[in-house]
Amino acid sequence: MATALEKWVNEQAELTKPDKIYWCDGSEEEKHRLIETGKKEEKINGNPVFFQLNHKLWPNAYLHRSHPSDVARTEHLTYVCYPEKEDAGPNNNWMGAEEAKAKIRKLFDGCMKGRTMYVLPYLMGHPDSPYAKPSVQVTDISYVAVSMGIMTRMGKKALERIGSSENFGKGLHSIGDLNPEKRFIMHFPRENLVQSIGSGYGGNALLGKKCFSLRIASYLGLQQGWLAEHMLIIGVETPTGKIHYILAAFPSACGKTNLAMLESTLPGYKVWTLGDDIAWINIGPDGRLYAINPEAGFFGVAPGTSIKTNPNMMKTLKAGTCYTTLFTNVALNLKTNEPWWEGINEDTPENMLDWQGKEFIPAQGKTAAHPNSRFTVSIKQCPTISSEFDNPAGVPISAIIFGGKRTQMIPLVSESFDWINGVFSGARMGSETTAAATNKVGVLRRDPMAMLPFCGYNMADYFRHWIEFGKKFNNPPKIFSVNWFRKDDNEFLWPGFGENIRVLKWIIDRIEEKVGAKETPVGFIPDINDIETSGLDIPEENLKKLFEIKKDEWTEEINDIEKFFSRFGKRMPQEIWKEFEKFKNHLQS
Ligand code: GTP
Ligand code: SPV
Ligand code: MN
Repeated sequence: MATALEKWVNEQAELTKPDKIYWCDGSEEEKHRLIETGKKEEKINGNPVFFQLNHKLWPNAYLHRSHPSDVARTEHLTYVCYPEKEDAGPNNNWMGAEEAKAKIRKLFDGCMKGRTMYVLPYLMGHPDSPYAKPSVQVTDISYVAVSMGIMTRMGKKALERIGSSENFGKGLHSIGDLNPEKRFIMHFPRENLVQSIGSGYGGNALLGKKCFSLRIASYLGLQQGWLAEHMLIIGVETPTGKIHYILAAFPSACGKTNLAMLESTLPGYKVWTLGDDIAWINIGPDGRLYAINPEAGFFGVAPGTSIKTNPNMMKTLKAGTCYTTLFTNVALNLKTNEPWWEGINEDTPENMLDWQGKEFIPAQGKTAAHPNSRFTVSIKQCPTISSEFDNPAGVPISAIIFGGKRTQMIPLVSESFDWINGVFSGARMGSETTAAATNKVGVLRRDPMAMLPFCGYNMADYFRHWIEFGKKFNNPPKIFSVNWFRKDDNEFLWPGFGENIRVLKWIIDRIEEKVGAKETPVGFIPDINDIETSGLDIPEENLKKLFEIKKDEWTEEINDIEKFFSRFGKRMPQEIWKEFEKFKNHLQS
């Protein structure tokens, strides 16, 4: 008798009609074989799927160029499908589940003819973790199979966990003909199912990541009493040797990976890495909050990554003696066969191919690497990986940070008054859009908890869930907001990167009740003398500007927040509106 898994895979094959079906075991040896196939047999836009890079300087590294129209998440083609539109909420594109299936079925029909269907059984989370979830994805491109092998725990353990059960995540993926007109990323949260066609790119195609671990998992969390969040996880060690575990939610391309691997500039402080993108948060047996990172790798932004800004990532990328590393849509230095991107070093090599494989001719506004070019690399190669990374129970959380890219107005750091005020501070978050999605870049938008594109259900219910969740555990973590991106005269006021440890230090001093703070409408903010600035070259005037609250700027912000919250109508929790009223009155008085 075929298991539910085998039955499901067969059904997908009947629909998509591949020439071959290959079950992946997730091994390194297998990745090498798939890369060979990708180099020789499969094509994207007429080009091989993989190019080998200089293995002396970048061990085990390969370059992938995606289709030029397929370089970022496409939010307008991403749907959540429930019978009722209201359940998707104004934060999602909605299509009725039956209509969506009928529409996409036509596109999947025969789409794998002449291709191989790769079957990827994988686990999000450690095999021994009670919070881990097994899934299977089928795909027709080696790039996705190899990437998923790096990003998840793939193979035997996942198959064992699924066994004969019907209870596993199901992901059907095909690159189709890579035509954006025929591209859809459809989520069916009630069936634990994702169907994605027409894109081979990151969050559209590596279904374990945003599709499962956030959109579907957030819905599961609502049903089961936990949270799936767009958050990094770090342990911050203080000079006394104590480690505080902290979560931070920033929107896409707003600094999670960098904070997750921060190289401290303060003696005695050290950051340990647990995750850089996704956290699953549960209430542990002792009644406290615990977080796991369901992923096993980083899918990080290349531009801006350098020895100066993120030395630990540079070490991670060059450590690939046992694991495979992929680069997607970076430039290629033809002389050395090395990957290159803007910000990696000071000079631009002369003889380069751009991210599309064309001769790079520097011109205004043209970059050699795509602004959303990325690397895919195992977390096991990270020199700062926490010894708790594989702890199936996760780590106990002392603080939650919300942040975004705001060039004006939002202070460097502030602390919420209590849990509900913290939920409000997350809910009112705004951030400037980045190249991680195909929308216009640099436009301010509301992005509650950095989850706007990833919450798999009505966000009003999500806020309600956060509020109720906060009543259920002991030692609620303090909630903070940060902003590394405030500018004056078009210059960043704060040096950022490794210097962000100074902000983490203040946060920990607050957790340990070592320092006071000033009450403002936006929360408690530091006395600037409590920010450790020794060894930092920053004028006191700039420090002050980082915390300035200008009434007129905030008037516009308040209006924007009110407009956003109003979109959720009666479903919006009254508690949030109460916080909003307090906030507004406080700012206006
Ligand atoms: P996703 O992978 O899309 O979720 O992005 P992310 O949130 O992990 O962002 P990441 O750390 O990759 O940073 C995105 C961009 O912001 C990179 O170009 C970084 O160099 C830049 N960046 C990160 N931290 C800082 C900072 O403290 N200050 C400044 N000025 N830029 C930063
Ligand atoms: C993001 O956009 O938040 C990412 C990259 O982490 S992707 O996998 O494309 O979602
Ligand atoms: Mn992300």
